[in-house]
Amino acid sequence: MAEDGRRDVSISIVGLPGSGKTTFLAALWELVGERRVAKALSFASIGDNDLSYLRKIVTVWRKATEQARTRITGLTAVRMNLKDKAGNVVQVAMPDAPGEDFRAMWEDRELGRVLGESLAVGNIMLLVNGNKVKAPAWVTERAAQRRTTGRQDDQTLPKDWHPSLAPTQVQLVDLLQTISHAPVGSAGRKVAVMISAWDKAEGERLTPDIFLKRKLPLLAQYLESGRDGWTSRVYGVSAQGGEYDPNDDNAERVEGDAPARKKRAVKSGDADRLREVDIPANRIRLVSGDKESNDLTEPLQWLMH
Ligand SMILES: Nc1nc2c(ncn2[C@@H]2O[C@H](COP(=O)(O)OP(=O)(O)O)[C@@H](O)[C@H]2O)c(=O)[nH]1
Ligand SMILES: [Mg+2]
Repeated sequence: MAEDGRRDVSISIVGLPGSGKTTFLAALWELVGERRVAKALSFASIGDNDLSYLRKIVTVWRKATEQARTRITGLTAVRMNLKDKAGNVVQVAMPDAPGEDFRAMWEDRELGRVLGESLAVGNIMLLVNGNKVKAPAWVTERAAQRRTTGRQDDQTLPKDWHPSLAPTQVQLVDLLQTISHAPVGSAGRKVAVMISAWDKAEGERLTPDIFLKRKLPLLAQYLESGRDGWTSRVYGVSAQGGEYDPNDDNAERVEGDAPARKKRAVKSGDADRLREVDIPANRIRLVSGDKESNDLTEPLQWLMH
């Protein structure tokens, strides 16, 4: 409890693997350390956190290189405390304990203690990669596709179902439902849905709200129905501002090649443009309705109360 009796709210940043969590955190850390750019929340303290991880991901971010896919072992959560103009402090955490992840919650119905505790209370920032939405497909659409492409039957043998094949929105609704009920958590909280890689999604000329309704209708309707009492907002976020160069640590070994040589993905040219931006924090873009800024702390400020 805060001194005036208000409940202190913490914020957890969550999302499936590849949803843009690490990139968001790196951009946020860059932004809060940048005095030349105005923002709603500023840095308060780092708590008992190890700074080396944040320093590492921000270095990668500044070079306009993708974050490494490998998880840092031994790390349980990354936390930072931010404060608003009135001095109210909020703790932002990205739970990331080894072996406890959002994929396991859905695929194995397993929830580790560290992750469970951090999702039990507080508000949620949910990241969804706008460039990687795995959409549901209708059997009739697939059949029509086959007719037009003339593909033959060996492509259509039934496959065993696995939870990993479930559409993105099914996994996310399940995640939100799980943390809205005992024994995991409680209902009536706030969630900011962040459509990441917005630079890739905005070509369709949809607002973030409409994007959610069109591409993830189940998630949009779940939130709208108020079933678990979520109050929600939808943002588009480009934490990189465009496509970064691939990270060599993520490259797959080319079979039969010398161990030192790895397959390199093709560069898009976006990264060169982004490295030219005077103040790196200005690469960041946040879209809400028809408004745009580079203040990633604005959704966090909304989640603070
Ligand atoms: N184009 C673009 N790609 C992004 C952006 N943010 C993240 N990505 C990409 O999305 C992928 C997953 O990001 P990452 O932060 O590693 O996701 P995590 O697994 O949730 O930590 C990487 O290939 C990123 O480069 C963005 O703002 N723009
Ligand atoms: Mg990551």
